[in-house]
Amino acid sequence: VRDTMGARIDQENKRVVLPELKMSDEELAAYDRIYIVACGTSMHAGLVGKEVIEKWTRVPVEVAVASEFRYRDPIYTDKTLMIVISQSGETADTLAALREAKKSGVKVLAITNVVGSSVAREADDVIFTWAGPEVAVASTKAYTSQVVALYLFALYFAQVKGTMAAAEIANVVEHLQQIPAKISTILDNAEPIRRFAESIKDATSLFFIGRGLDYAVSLEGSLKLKEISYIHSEAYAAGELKHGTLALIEDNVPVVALATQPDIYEKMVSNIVEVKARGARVLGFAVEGDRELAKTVDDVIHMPATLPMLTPILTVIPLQLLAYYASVARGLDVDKPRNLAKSVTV
Ligand code: F1P
Repeated sequence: VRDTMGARIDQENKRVVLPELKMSDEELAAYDRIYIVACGTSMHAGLVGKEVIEKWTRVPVEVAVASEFRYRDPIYTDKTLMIVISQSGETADTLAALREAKKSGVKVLAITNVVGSSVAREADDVIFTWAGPEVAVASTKAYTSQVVALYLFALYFAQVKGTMAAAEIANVVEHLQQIPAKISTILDNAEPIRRFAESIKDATSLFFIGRGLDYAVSLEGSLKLKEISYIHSEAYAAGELKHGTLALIEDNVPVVALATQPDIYEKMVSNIVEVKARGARVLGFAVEGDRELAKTVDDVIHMPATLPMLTPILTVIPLQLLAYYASVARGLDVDKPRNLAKSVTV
């Protein structure tokens, strides 16, 4: 995360610089529509990117899975920018979507980890994540660094568009700089996550629920659990539960509930009350200082406080740890998950 921010944060002026971008600030400022296209974990990072870009620039963003997008007939204008996200830079569907877009004359900005990869070579512009080699197959630090790259892009885009005041940008930058230390705090306090993971090792199904940015992170937590522990899980936008899925919540079904967003906190708590009333065993995630959630859930984990918009970078860490510990508790090889390739090139 620190490396992703690296030289892109102008410490003195508390703003973002993206010296690697080839396009001019004027060209960037003119874009009024964005498609974010990626697969798997990278697509989930894109969902966080959508929320922040829309919030800070008011530019509409659509996130699409590359395997679908490559066969679509997207509506491009001369002010449409496509962002492709790929850790490896070699994922076949993502690369195909990029090539289709370029054929239509659309400018493509890539967010990738691998210098010299096909995606890096073929895109018009690149933001590298500098996450280092991904040693394990399941993507973890790639996600956090992609999310940080998207925050930096969103801030820079807001700067050139003039949609955020300098003081507001400086405030976000300051909070971003405190994130690495907060991640260390989470990693140093992993024992409650390990205990919960141990308690779900024989579960047949698990639910992740959240709203807004918490929902985006829930999708990634659920994917990680499936990928490396093979426990069935689903992520739901908490308000969607009442449209059918509540039927699956019964005695002792484990539910991981993220409640880090102040503007939708009360709504989230009432969703948790609904699953509790049906017998769910709930592990809740709240922000440091929260005294309420503990009254409703079975266990609560408090996250270091940051700006609500930045919480995804933190909340994904315990969810990744949960998947890791669940995999270990089930005696599986975390680094070699079945049916998952480091880069899917077919
Ligand atoms: C996309 C992806 C990863 C996943 C696995 C398979 O890869 O879905 O998110 O963890 O490695 O591929 P990439 O395009 O980000 O390299």
